[in-house]
Amino acid sequence: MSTREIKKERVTKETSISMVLDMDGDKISIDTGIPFFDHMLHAMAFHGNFGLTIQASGDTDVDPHHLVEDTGIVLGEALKDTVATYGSIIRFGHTVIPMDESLSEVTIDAGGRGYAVIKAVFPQEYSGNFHMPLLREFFIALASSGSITLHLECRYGENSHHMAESLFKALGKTLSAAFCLSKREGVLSTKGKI
Ligand SMILES: [Mn+2]
Repeated sequence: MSTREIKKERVTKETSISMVLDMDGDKISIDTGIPFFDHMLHAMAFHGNFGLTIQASGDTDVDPHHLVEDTGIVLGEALKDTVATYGSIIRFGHTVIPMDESLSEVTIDAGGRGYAVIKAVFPQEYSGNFHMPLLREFFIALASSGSITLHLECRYGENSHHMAESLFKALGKTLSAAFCLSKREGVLSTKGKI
């Protein structure tokens, strides 16, 4: 089996994150100490059909905010490293995924420009004890550090858990499509430079 394994370590005064990302792999093991966030990341990698190992801890006694945001930063960096290390990718991806009453759409251009558009209004503010608006920080950090143009929209839904889960499944499948190796050598831009 081919591999595009990338290992990342990031330690700050707030969080400590160790990650292995392999866009051609299949091993998944997620432990951030935030169960709902683990569930979302697992759904993303599983349905994206890529390998993701995360061992993370941080000042969640203050607020899970730093850990969620920093996990997005490290995933973005790992995706960037994947391209730098293993070569040119397809760049674009688009997926629409339902989960029961909810429907989510994710569109990506992993072309070197960090931008995030997030349209999701969660009817319940919490899923378990996870504060749903925090997901926004993860998506923004991922787009910014990965230099990815990321559009996420949960078109509709009635249950915040379902809505988030359909978003993460769609994100996984879209990352998988966009980060497939390209047959073309070099920079995938008609400008010749990104
Ligand atoms: Mn679930």
